[in-house]
Amino acid sequence: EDTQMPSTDIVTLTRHILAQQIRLGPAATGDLTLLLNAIQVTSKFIATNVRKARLINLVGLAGETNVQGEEQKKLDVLSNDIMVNALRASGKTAVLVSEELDEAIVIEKRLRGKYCVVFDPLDGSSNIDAGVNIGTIFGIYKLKEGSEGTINDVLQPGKDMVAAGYTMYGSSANLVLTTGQGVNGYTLDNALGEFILTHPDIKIPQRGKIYSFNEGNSMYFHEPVIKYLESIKYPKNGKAPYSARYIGSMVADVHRTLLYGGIFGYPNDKKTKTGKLRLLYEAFPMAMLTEQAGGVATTGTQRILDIVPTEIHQRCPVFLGSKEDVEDLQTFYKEEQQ
Ligand code: P6P
Repeated sequence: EDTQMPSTDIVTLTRHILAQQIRLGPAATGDLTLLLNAIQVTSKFIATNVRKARLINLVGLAGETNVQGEEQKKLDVLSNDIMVNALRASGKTAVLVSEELDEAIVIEKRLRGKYCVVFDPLDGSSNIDAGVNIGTIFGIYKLKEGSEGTINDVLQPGKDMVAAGYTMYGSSANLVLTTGQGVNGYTLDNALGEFILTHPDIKIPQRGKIYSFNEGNSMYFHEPVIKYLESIKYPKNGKAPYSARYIGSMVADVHRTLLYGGIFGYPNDKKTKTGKLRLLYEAFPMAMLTEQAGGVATTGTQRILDIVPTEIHQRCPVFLGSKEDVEDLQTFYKEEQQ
């Protein structure tokens, strides 16, 4: 496994994906490798725009024109266009679903490939004016057998995703990826313009000490969530209470949860009946990453990756993180069902 890195032997994302493809043998055609390379280029491009945003106040300049006389776009629209163009040009995709687009895109025959990509080009972008970390989230399905590319190819359960990942734009750009063989984290070296393997084989701690919920919604929470939060804020048998950390940007909250452990939750409640987070391009990719890192991802009553979507922008409740913490939460749902 080439994750040992003497200084003259850095492992770039490109090299690491290729190594995974080679390990899969001749069955792997290289198409996923090329698709993932297209995605990493979009992350580098979006990263440069996110960096600039706070400098030239790119954010929120919708409706103005830039030096090229082009209509200036809000950062999330710009990020969406960057991803759609790169994914189409890769020649490896057939159907695209973006948080920014009401309808799915079916790629024209000439450029059509065998993968479907669902993505949120810039999740949490409402936070960018405050300099809070935001991110791109993506999941990849293979076309169904014999399909030319229809909406049904992206209405597959999350467990059928072949890859999932996110890029977090913060003090540096961190890309975290799984192709079903564990989770690896890469940091963008701006000088090289390469994502470098910095977090090989991420494993989420079996139990953490952090809970990450928007407790501003507490008055709407259902009973199991209220009881669970009580149990970690006012623990019995002399245990220390958990620490609260909530950034309000899913990529940042999930990244911290993967590295430090604990539980992230965006429950459904009396106000948001279905929960706020989107199933296809927020919950599914983060659930796949969490499970691949040894954690658990549930709606409270059901494994997220088992859900079969019925429409591309549907929402679902999300609880994910350390196995033991999420299982503690599930006991409160089981009690309710007895
Ligand atoms: P709230 C950001 O707008 C987002 O979609 C996720 O990134 C984040 O986890 C969630 O919404 C935050 O929602 O209601 O707590 O502000």
